[in-house]
Amino acid sequence: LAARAALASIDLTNYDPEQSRLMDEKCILVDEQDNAIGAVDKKTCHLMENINKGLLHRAFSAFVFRPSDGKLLLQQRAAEKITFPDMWTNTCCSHPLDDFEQEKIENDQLGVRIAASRKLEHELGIPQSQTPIDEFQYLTKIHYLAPSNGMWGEHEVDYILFLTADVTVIPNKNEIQDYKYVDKAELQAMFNDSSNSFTPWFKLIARDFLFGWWDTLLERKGYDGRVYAKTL
Ligand code: DMA
Ligand code: MN
Repeated sequence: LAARAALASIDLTNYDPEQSRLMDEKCILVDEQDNAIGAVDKKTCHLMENINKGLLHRAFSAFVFRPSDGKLLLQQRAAEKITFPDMWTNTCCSHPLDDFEQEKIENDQLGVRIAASRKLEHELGIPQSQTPIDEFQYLTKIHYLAPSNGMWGEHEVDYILFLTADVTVIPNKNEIQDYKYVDKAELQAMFNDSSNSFTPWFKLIARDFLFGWWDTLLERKGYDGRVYAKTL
């Protein structure tokens, strides 16, 4: 990894002020085995120039399912987002932050669970009381790289978390422009409609994990609202 001083930066004057401010958050740097090796701001972490030098950080992807019918809650990212604007994606993605001691705890993926509960409230307005950290089910983590628009991209060790819970959504319009619940067929129809665009990580996770899991769920009789998933 290049020395910190050699990492590229950029001026954010022409971006949304709130999203620019959030680029100061400190992400947790990791190696390819997910060992924490430092911290650097979110802006630096998401520039392709730095990603191409090997810069890698910790993240989570949360999937919230409705207990009554097993439908998945999707969000459409706001136009204000600096990376991957306007795209449909899973319920909530973000990063455990070096700024908070508790989000660095690695036992039982506690840090990412706490971050997921925090960001479900920030982005979707879901009260943290409706997303207890013990209720998140950890599936696996994936090492993931994809370019976004222009100079931006993602390079993460991404923890996949499922939660089955009734939630109250009050969108933060700076984060999301729309949301909807879908079953497997409705999601497949969205994927098939070329007027929709999706984040690359959501397409990948849907292909590799979600659809298979959904098959298993639908085959089960007497669905009790729990998520059944296999860690790979
Ligand atoms: C980043 O998501 C995390 C993943 C798994 C891609 P994000 O861009 O929605 O994070 P944030 O809203 O915190 O910028
Ligand atoms: Mn990221």
